[in-house]
Amino acid sequence: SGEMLATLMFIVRDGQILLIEKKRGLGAGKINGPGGKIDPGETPLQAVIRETQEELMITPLEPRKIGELRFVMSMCPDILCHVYRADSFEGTPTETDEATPVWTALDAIPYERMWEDDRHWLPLLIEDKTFIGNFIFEEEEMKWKEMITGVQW
Ligand code: 8OG
Repeated sequence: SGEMLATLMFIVRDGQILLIEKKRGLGAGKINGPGGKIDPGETPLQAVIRETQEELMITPLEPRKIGELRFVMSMCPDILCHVYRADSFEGTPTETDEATPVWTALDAIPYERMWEDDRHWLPLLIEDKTFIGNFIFEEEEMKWKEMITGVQW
């Protein structure tokens, strides 16, 4: 398929979630989790660990897959994004060329600075509930959504 394969990582610890302010690429300026494109020959798990190392200089420990997101967008190829959660990590979150780390209280997530779909599935991730989300965007605006929960990976 012509889908771009991507990943996202959310680390949840001590009532906080480790987000990033993304400095470049798709969604630059937005708040998100670390992640990005899967390279040829890489598994989604390998890719999400590598991206978290590259963007924040930390290694997530025992990441587990929690969701899958499909984005159909007007201005780029469809994206299939594997979403992971981890409860601990090694290293010190550090600003890089790609990202600024932003520790955020779980009850103060800045959805107004995030992609429009995130408010529909990030609460599920925080509750440790699995999900599939399908979204159609025109430019930055979400036009259609479908959420499925209780998925088994
Ligand atoms: O390689 P690059 O960082 O540009 O890849 C895009 C990243 O952005 C990838 O991790 C997937 C992620 N992403 C989208 N759309 C959305 C979205 O609607 N919400 C969130 N949270 N992330 C998204 O491409």
